[in-house]
Amino acid sequence: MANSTIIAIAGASASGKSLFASTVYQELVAEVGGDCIAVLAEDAYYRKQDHLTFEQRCLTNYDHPAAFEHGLLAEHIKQLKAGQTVQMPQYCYKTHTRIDDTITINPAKVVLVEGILLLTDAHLREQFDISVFMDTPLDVCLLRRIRRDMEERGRSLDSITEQYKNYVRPAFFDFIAPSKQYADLVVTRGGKNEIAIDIIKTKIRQLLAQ
Ligand code: UZR
Ligand code: MG
Repeated sequence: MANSTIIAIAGASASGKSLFASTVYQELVAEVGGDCIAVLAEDAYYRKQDHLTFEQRCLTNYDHPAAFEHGLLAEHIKQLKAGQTVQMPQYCYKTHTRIDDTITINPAKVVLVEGILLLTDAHLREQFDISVFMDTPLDVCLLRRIRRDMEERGRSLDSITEQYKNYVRPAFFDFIAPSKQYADLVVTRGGKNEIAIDIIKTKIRQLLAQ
């Protein structure tokens, strides 16, 4: 499957990237089939930290580009474009490292990639054909993040507050917000913006019809 189109979806933590990508995927896959569309998550490419103790892992800055194995993500995107199947790692937010299992991702005509720092990396940007930036207000992201991290990622309010002040908020202004300049499309109001979902779905249908 040559000539895949790679669509990046970037933006602040808890801005609705995963929801936007999974909504586009779910609504289209029923129509076009799983061979046509695939999703990769940048979060899956957080570095393996088995060599560190749990306490040491808690000190990692997960909002800095160095926390990700972006080289492996770029390699996997290239392999998908070349028609090869890849093994996407799986990351556990509770233990702060990868689990042993991987997810098999087959090459597809359209590949969605979603993650906070995708547009900050020049090598990754070279791989993207269309870039979307989720421009959700930061206070809305924070409210979502508190609820999500307590419900799904095993965090206390104190740890969320400390991480937010020390890492998440500074990284937004240092890395994420400046990367908006590389987006082709800026989506307001989050992952439930139906018009934006529809625009991307229409573009994907058009690509698949070519
Ligand atoms: P999204 N993150 C963790 O909290 N723990 C980890 O082990 C790995 C990542 C957080 C990370 C970032 N930051 O803001 C967020 N912190 O996951 C990115 N602190 O994921 O885009 O789904 O919010
Ligand atoms: Mg997410």
